[in-house]
Amino acid sequence: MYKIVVAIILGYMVISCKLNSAENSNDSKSEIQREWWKEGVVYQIYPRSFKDSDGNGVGDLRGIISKLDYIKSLGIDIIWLNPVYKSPNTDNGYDISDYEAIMEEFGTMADFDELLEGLHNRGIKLVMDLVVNHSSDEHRWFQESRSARNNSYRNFYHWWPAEKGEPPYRRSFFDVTGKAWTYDKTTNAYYLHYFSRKQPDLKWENPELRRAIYKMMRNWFDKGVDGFRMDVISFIAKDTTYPRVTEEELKEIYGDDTWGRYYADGPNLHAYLREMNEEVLSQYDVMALGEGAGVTIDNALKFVDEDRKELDLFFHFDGVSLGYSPGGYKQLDPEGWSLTEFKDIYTRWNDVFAEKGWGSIYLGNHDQPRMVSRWGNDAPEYHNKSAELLQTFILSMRGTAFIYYGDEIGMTNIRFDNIEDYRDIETINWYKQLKNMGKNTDKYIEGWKLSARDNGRTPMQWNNSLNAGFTSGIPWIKVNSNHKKINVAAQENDSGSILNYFHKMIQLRKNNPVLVYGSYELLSPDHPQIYAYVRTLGESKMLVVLNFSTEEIEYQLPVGIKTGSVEISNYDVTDVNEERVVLKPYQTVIFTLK
Ligand code: TEU
Repeated sequence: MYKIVVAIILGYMVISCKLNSAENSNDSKSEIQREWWKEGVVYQIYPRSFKDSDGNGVGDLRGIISKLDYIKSLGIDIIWLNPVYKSPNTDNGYDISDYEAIMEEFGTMADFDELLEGLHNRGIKLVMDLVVNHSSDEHRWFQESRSARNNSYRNFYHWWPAEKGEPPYRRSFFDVTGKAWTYDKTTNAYYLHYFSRKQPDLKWENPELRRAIYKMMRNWFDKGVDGFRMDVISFIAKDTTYPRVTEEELKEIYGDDTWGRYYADGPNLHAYLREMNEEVLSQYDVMALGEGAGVTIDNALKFVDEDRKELDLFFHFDGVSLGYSPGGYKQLDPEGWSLTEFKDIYTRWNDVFAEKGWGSIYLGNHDQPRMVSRWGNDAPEYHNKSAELLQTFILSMRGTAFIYYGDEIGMTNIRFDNIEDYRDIETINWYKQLKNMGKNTDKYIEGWKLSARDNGRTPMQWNNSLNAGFTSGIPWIKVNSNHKKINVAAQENDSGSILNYFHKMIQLRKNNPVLVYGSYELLSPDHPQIYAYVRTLGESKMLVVLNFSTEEIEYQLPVGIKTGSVEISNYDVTDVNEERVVLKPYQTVIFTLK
């Protein structure tokens, strides 16, 4: 009898222990570290193209200031501003000649301070671009560095003395020759530039350079800036023995995207990031967002795992790279991309950050074509609905949501017919490269109508007047002629517009933390037209269903899932019962789940 009682008591203790530990482990999984940079919606402004205040055809800071109330009306929380620093503009500000001065075309430091204050007064944070893989060749550091081999700034950049012969091949993303070492006769040496020859790479291996960068970062944070989006931060570390590596060897180690992967795998990269965190980031409440060029799913967490104290979150490239043909020059495969691949990529990237770190969701930016032209359908009959569908995707996924200026009104690719219309160094130099190789460029020009970066850089379409209300002068790049129809003024006055849908969708995200922090579970991975997922946070569950096609689809919900009320849809009427929903072309519906 005694033994039975003891056995019962022991048995009870074991079971209750298990329950407790299960509860604990659930708790630790669902424990959320809330952060403003996780839940805030980011609106990216490309200053050159947002609003020109002085009629010189180039957008500027006072232009942005004049649109602060519009920006506030969007419901966004954070602005990411592309570079506004002093620059000769070889790469539209990604070639900086003074990190602590404002580009003259954009205004003055007083304008900048006013912009920062105007944003803060409206409860909006400002994240700046940090471009420190390279500077401009017109930066004082480089001017000094190139002047003599024994100059005290020599070691701020990578030099290869010509007496050692040809430098080991490195690929330049923008140079007409494709080569990343350029000869400089003053000191009879080559300097390294992963981008254009006017963008020499900084030498992070030199602690003095790192100190100078940290100081500059602190100066911006002391001014009140709320974070940095760090341009190709994955490329900063280099092997300064400059080993000779061939494309074939790299292919064996890295598979496709050889140079990107190689550049993102430099020695001491994580040591530099940890040092930057310790010296600067950890001392401020800021967003540290890395541009993760060349970073794979397998090493992603190394950058943003909280315990490692490096960055907070980053952009991956797997989503936006989907569908290109091998061989470069951004030519899309005629077969395009399939929704199942798209779902697989976003699901795998979600899963990496399911318990640690944090991700981001974007479908367009200044390096990408317009999202509705690339991922939706900009034909007149589908334009609105597919633009809304993509907004819904961005704003209902787990990860910080990024909306590029103009995507709130569904701006589309401009599709230039002539190379003369392009302004972007990338496209122009690729064109020259192809010409030099004797290739027929027609096919490429055709391809770039879908993929080129300038498609995403045309002026903001404010209204239907001349130049879309962007400038009273001659715009630096052509304005899309569809501004007569697609513009802010028209959409503000139309309750059924893309813009008004955007307002509603942002509010839905804000009112439902499940859409920010909830776990993500993909449904029907093999469905070729429907992207459906469930977000769960404690008791709260939401089901997102997106029809990525031009067909009407009857979608049968997986067993065990029953729809509750419709929270939002981009169509007025939704044909739905508990087990199935009929979706019109590009229809989106978000349900609460029973
Ligand atoms: O882009 C980094 C990058 O990886 C680019 O090669 C980008 O993927 C490419 O333009 C796509 O076609 C950053 C900036 O975002 C970009 O605007 C700059 O031109 C580049 O760095 C150099 O600073």
